[in-house]
Amino acid sequence: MAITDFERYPLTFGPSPVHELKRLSDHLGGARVWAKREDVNSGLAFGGNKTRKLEYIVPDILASGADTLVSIGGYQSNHTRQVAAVAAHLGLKSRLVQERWVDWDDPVNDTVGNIELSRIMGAEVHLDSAGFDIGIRSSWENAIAEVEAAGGKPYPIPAGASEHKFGALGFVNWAYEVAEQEKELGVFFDTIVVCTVTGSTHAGMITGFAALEAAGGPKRQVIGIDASATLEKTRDQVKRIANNAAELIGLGREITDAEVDIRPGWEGPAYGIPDESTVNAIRTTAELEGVILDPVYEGKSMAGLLDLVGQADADRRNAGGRGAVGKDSTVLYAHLGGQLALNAYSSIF
Ligand code: 5PA
Repeated sequence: MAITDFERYPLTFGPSPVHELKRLSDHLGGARVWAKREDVNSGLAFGGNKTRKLEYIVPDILASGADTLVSIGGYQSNHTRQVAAVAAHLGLKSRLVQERWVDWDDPVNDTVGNIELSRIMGAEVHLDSAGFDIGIRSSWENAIAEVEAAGGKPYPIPAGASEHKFGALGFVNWAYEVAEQEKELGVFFDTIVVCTVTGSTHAGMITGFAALEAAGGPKRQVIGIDASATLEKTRDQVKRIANNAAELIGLGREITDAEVDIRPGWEGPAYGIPDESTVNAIRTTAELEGVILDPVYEGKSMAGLLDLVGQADADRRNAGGRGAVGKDSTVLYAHLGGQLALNAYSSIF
């Protein structure tokens, strides 16, 4: 089966915008940098990367006859906010487990931003004191069982929709969308930079570009920037999910370790905790471009991009062991959303 054979329920406005970051590129003095904007991809509660993933999951939700979407994330999860929005859009209920993934003692961390919007959209939000983990959690399994016990019909969506059988298809399709936009714009992105946590965004891109390459398309590198300081676990998860997607779309070969390029150096002390490079990336992108990034995900992947393109910090750059991005490159930065969490990080600024 090809990606076009999978049913897609539209939740986005269409292809997400692609534009050059001219002043940022000039400032760095290396490769040209462009952005593809999942942060403005939908009218459903500000959208984001999960909205794209959910387009390939909704047909299965509707076919299942479920009445309640059950999902999980941190207090400031962007994913659960997007699940709440999609539930509202479909006329379903949502039950969200929100764990204390970040040891961040901003007093409004569990009331503003993402979680506030989920509550406004009618989600049943349950706070849980458990810490960060991208694996399957018993709190989530309990929530599923509770919906059932109350006579409901749950539809389970794991963290970041990543372990869902169709979780990576949204970003397989993203690769095809990029290839189309390149033709329209007359540009070729030899390097993609993406933030990687639960893994299906990055995994989908790897598989999608591998399929394009198998069909005669050009070779390119997809660089994942680790944002959770659990690198080995993340690499395993991305490879597994990419291989699952490869199987689904009939790639006809396995994804190799070399294709799973996830680089450390910009993850900060832990998931959800920014360091100086994160804050610098947020300020630089905002001051030069008026483009807003968050301190949990996109600020970290942009910090990686700034060092890889700008050649500024050799130590950090070399931590990944695969070198920088050449001056002749054209880089596409995947902006995956996430700005609402900024509400819980006002003390930094
Ligand atoms: C998230 C994830 P993946 O989880 O697919 O690797 O994507 C990482 C990512 N950028 C990048 C933003 C803005 C994100 O929200 N967020 C999670 C959430 O609960 O919000 C799944 C962790």
